[in-house]
Amino acid sequence: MRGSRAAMAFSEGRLLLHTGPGNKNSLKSLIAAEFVGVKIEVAQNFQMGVSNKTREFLKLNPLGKVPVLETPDGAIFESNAIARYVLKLKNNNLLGSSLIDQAHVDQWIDFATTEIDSGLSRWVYPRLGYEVYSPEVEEFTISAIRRSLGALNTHLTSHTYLVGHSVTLSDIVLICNLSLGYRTVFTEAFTADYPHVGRYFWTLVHHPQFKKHLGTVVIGERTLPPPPKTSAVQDKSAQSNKESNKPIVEPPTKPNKESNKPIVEPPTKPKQEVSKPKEESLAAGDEDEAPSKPKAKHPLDLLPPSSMVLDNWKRLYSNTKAKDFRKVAIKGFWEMYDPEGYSLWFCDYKYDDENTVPFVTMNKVSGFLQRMDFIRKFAFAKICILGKAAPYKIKGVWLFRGPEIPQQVKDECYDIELYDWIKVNISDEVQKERVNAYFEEPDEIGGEKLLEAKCFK
Ligand SMILES: N[C@@H](CCC(=O)N[C@@H](CS)C(=O)NCC(=O)O)C(=O)O
Repeated sequence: MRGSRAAMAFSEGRLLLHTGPGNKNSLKSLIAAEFVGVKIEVAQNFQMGVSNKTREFLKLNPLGKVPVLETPDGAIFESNAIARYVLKLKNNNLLGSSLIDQAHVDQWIDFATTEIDSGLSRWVYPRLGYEVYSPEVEEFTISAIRRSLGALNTHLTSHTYLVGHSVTLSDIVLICNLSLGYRTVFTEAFTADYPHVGRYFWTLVHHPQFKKHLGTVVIGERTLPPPPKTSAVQDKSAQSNKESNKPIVEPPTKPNKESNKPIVEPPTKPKQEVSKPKEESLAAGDEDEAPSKPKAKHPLDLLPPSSMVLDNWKRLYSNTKAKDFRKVAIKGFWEMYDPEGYSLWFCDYKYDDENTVPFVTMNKVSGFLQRMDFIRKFAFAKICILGKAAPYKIKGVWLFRGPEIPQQVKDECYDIELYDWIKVNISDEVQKERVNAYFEEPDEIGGEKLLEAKCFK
């Protein structure tokens, strides 16, 4: 299709996507378009249950469902087909770069659609009152989803992406589908059995192309409750809701105030993290909120003052040449280190056995550090990947403001649970020397070859 009629039509005309705001199926093509630089317009003033029932709309999709993409060559419905079309308009590898990769991309798109999305719909929509709720059916559905997530978790143990070494359409489709689960029924307790799925999901939703359209995904604090016994499922209004508004639902943590609220917050105004107290998010630079109010202080700013200025250490670390590192940077660190105002923590990855592929192991570390971005002002870290051969070890040291690992870190960074944490005893010279080694990056640490080191500063 590349360079063919469709590509010409694209260059000549517009692509118009009919959808309600934040519809997770529509996000597939919007995210795909973002990756390859295709422009898609979104139909203005679309009203679910009204716009998709008009005679004109039914000519585009006789089912009366969204999304629908109008192209100069004709309309396309079915979100996966739309996303494929968008990708074929430009040269890229998001549909797979070899025959086998293309088959695997298709395989995972089908998996995401038939195993994950259909299972999640059968779990979530009855709880929202859009379909008949039956505890027995639900139990069966949940066990099927567990089976699918288990298989996915196994695959992701040794893969950063579903296929190959970069994002493909299969990741885009799966992430959009999983987002319904994470926003509604996938509590932390439920997902604890699938740590690699969690790592994959939270890493990809932070990629700019995903984030632009998904907004900030917030995990439900508790699972969406079943509908009340007198559920509207039986009454007419629920039936019409089912027809017209099904996927456009409010996340579970809030009551459903407006029928047209999207399941995914519109990207123009990303949602506030549920678990993040307002003050903290303001302190973390969330400038959008109430600009007239004075900025609330971050809890760590309320600690007694410390003689150590973290930025001075970060500067010293960055500016010291390797040959002087011991006598300048490390010496300087211990001179400025304030054990009252700061604490040092060793972190050891719990699942080193799974670190069989170097780049996947490095991506795990990069993802972790990326997800800790919100605490940058109060932390420094050095994480090392060690070992001559697989399985590689991930070990490192964190410096945090305050005597403990900050509560915000424990609450908001999922990766914390993937590591064992030991507070550094600075009166133990062996432990101090281990800190020095992490900071310095010698060829070997503790008899293990240093493969790569990543700094958080
Ligand atoms: N398999 C379709 C699903 C389409 C679908 O169910 N669309 C919903 C919104 S996400 C809809 O338009 N519902 C309206 C209706 O059922 O009348 C796709 O992926 O595009």
